[in-house]
Amino acid sequence: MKRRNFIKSASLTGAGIIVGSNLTSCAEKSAEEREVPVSTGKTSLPLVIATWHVMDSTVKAMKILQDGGTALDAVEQGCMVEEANEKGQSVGKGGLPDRDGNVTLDACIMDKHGNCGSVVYLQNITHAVSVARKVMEDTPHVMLAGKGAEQFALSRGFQPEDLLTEASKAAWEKWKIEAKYKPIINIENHDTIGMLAIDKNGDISGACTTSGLAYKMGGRVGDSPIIGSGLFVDNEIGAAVATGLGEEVVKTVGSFLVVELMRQGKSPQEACKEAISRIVNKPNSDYKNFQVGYIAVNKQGVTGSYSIHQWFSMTKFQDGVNEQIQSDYFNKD
Ligand code: SD4
Repeated sequence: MKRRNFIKSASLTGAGIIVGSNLTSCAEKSAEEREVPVSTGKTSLPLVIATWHVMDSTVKAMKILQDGGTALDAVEQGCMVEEANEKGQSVGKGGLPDRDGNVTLDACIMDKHGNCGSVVYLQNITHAVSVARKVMEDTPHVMLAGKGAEQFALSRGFQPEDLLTEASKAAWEKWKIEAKYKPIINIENHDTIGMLAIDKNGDISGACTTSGLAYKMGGRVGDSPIIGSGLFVDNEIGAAVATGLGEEVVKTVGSFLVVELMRQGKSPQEACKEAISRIVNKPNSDYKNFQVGYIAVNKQGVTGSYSIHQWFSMTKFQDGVNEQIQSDYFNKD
């Protein structure tokens, strides 16, 4: 089914979750133009991969890696590029708000030692991923939420900012006219950034940052800050990160599952595919009305990605080539 037809049929079913708002230029291209490999056997290091079309973020991360920086610095700073980009309406500043007009951010980060930090329902701070890193490095905890996370960020010198831009406010006001209890679905259109990197030493780190589902219920938290769901890194095996309808990722502990499948011998591509099949093969799965996508890398530097529906892509920077790679997908109806 073509993208526009799908949107129409999804809206006819009354389904609805918006995950992100900006159609990438890729989404406007024909399927023929978008025929690109889903995975390569290349294994040269360093490398960085990220969900969706985020070339500027991978450039930033690769610069750090090429200068001898760590994978941890690379994923943090790569994600920060998208957090600061006000045009990306599901990450950081400019993220679409919840139903009450509040922009609330979820983010996490994980290093080569298996250390991790996370923030949920963070308000008024653009760089949620950096706050997550501070939680990991400066506290005995893994996760801080809401006011506590914000106060912690302020205590570490982060500057408070109004994250609701004019464009996102206008979109929210338009949404309020109908204000469906369930947010609106747009399955191929996400911007959450999840990033995985391997540095010159072969060490892996990952990060994930999002403003979550647009027009979600106040207090809603998705998969992105949940270690094992939105992100998992095992420096012996590899790493995975998720995007899409977080509730479905949480129910299957998706990123941990992908890494465990790689541990059992599956390639990153096979592991992502299997994790998607756990979602779509559930009895009564409503998968036609939502999107989930995974990207993964193994310790050897082989990458893979897979999603439920068409239009998911991965940005990959390796061997001097920064490219958008279209993901293979389950629903070919
Ligand atoms: C969430 N997984 O909050 C995130 C949304 C997302 O692209 O991935 N958007 O459920």
